[in-house]
Amino acid sequence: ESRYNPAEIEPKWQQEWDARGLNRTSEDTAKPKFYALSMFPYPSGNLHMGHVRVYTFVDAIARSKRMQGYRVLNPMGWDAFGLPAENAAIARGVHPAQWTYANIAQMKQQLQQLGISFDWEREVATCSPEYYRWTQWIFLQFFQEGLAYQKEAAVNWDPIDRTVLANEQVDSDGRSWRSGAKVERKNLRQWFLKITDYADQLLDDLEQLPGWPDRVKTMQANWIGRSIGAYLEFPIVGRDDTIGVFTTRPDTVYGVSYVVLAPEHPLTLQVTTSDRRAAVEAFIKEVSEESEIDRMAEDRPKRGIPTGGEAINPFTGEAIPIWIADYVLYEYGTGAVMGVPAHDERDFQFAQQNALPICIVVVPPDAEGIQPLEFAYTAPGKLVNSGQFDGLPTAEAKRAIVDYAAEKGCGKVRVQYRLRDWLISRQRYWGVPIPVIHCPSCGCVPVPEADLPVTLPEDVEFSGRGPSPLVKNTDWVDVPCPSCGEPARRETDTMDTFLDSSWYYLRYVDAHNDDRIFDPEKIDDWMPVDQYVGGVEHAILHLLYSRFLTKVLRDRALLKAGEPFLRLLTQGMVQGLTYRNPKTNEYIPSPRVDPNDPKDPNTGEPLSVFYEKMSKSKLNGVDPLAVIATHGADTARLFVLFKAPPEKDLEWDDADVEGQHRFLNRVWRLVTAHASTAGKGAFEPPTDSRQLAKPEKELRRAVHTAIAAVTDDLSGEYQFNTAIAELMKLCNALSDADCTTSPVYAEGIDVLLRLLAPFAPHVADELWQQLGRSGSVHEQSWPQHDPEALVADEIEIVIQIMGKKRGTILVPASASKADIEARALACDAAQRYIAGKQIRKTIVVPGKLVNFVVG
Ligand code: ANZ
Ligand code: ZN
Repeated sequence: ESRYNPAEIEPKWQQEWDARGLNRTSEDTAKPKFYALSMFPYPSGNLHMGHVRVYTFVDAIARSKRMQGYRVLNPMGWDAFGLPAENAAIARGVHPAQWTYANIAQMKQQLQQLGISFDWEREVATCSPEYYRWTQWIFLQFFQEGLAYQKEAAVNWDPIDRTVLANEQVDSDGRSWRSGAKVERKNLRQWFLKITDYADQLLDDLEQLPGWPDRVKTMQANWIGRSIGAYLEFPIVGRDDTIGVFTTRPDTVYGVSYVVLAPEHPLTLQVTTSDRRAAVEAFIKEVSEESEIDRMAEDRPKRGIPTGGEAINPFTGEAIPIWIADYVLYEYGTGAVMGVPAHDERDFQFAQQNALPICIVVVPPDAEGIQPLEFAYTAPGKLVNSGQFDGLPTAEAKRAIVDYAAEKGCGKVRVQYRLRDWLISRQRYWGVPIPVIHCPSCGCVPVPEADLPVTLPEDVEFSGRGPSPLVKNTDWVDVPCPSCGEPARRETDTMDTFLDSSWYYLRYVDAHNDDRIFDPEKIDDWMPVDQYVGGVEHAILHLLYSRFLTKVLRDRALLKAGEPFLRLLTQGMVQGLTYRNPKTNEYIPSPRVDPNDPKDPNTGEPLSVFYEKMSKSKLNGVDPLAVIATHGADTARLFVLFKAPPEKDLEWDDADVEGQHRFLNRVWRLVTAHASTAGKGAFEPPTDSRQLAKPEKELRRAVHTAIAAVTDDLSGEYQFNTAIAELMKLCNALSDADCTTSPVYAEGIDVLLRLLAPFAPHVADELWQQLGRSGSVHEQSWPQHDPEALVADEIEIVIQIMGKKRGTILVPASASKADIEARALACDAAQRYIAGKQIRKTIVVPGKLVNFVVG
């Protein structure tokens, strides 16, 4: 009897699939298309368990869709620009390209060991000139459309990586998403993409994505942050100009007790009276050293200072003081706020600190009179102290006041977004050069399309100090102006790598086209992506940028799809068993700990034991290659599929890995035993259960139940864990069956292998071959269940006496009403409880119960 040996069969089948081109994308347009997409990895050099999980999910989807008759696109590539390569160059003196391509080769080999059915003929690496030529071309599309522009801005500067970052790349602590450094503010001239032009569409079109998790859609909506409100103007006393404010509560305008400017606001010094000047200047300097995040923090005292200047409330005609304060941000709205202490928490706090008046203008709808406030009243209500608007409910008051302001010429409706334009400039080498030339006479000239790509110079020095290596490379920087021919300079900023990754899925459909970015027919054939799978950490950045870019290209008539990803699955994290010494906070690697008595091997102190996301620093990682070496890729795949629902976190557990390995061994024994007896070669599957003996009927029911359940688990929601559980049940039913020579049994074995194929592709193909069946199991069609086979032949009937349950009986599913009644009457339970009494009435509910009324 042969033994299940994954180390032998897995490489064999990987080569076989490759040689036979089974993973290549079918061109058969008679079949419906299915585009399965995995978030492509950064080529760090080694696969981790998170990769194993996401690529196994996508592979299970791709393989099952192929069997279900789709032509499937399942591509893979590399998000290959970025800082780690450049940092490696600085640390070790290898060129970033060399480091990156070596890592790609290694990770590709590891992915192949997992048996993922990627179509490698469409592989892309964002750092290759063939790819980034088109990233530059996309930049030129944005430029021509007026959607790429340069401006001087206060930007987030990462002092460790020595580059600027987009807002999205700074976490809520004010730290860089990559280096973890506390971000500083700097004024620099930078390139931006005008994502704000698409704010409304990006928000409204979320409704077209029912196949996305609500959580992700909410995060995007909050990030875009649309507020509908008003713009109101407050004339400055003694000057001709006004201060414009953005407010979401125009209904509170009678309650304004001060106006407050951001310290960076251009009017601050102009409204300041001479006696206040020195103090105001000192305050502005102090605030400029704080981060935006600190300034917005809720729990922090708000700091401010009066300017001595005054403004007029256009509604009351009253003069109110003009302040400056750190809680007002210059980049949001107009950089100025009307202070309404009674109805805004921050203003309330600020007014209390600074002894500013608190004037109540909104009260609860049912309130009689006006009660003093202990904190701001922010809920809707009705207006008081508001002149002609008294008594109006909040919503109506908002409208009436904005209308009135518009009529008087001191205000209008305004929509405000939290979303800012996307800052794409990076001052580093290993990225896509921005294809622009700066000419002293022509200004900023785009590189002509024919001159793309602008390639990175190869001969550069990586010192880790000073400006980007590109700046120092004069051979590369000094070029004639494409427009007038005079000496000019190349742009030395490279692009944010999030731009590279916001369009890679478009290139896959026509990955090697040298004439254009992609063929229009191919793009409209394949797009949008039917199922995207990746980490929830990309819920804002990558997914928002990709949606934006798709919409811009659609508006340039380059493709039809307005949304790139129809359905999105965000997989949970893989967590490892973690040991930490609670006293020293040191992590201990699991091989040094006795799991039954977890103690610090050095000090003997008891350890805390918990699950946490696998990471190098926690010493809790499990190497996928080690698992493949000991148990095989198929076991690793089944484990990550079975252990948790796909969107939930998964706890690594060696015992459960063993369990999956045992399951595959059972399948192996079952199928090889069948192959060595009657089961080799083709068979005639039964099409009708009625002719079958009882054990055959039962087995056929189990087989077709498995088909129906697994098919359902793979349609739309992808419940891989329950699908694997169904396969285990089917395996049990086959083991228990005593009709092993029946064609029903042969069908059961056949179905088991087909259903197993998307999940454990190597062992399924090996057993398929051992059965003597032709072709690869992956070329077979997905089984269809026979609804008739699911019908049970016997059903359980509840026996009641006077409405009380006294027992149950089994009756044939086909039994007539009279037959059921007779069997019920004859059964033990009925006999015992009726016991000589008179039956006055018998109620039969077919398929459910029989109730005897006695007495
Ligand atoms: C007066 C007012 C009264 C306000 C009231 C609120 C409640 P969202 O929803 O985030 O758009 N605001 C406007 N610009 C600001 C800036 N640059 N920095 C800090 N705060 C600013 O919030 C809009 C509200 O935030 C605006 O409405 C304004 O305060 C404040 F009872 O105006 B409100
Ligand atoms: Zn010029």
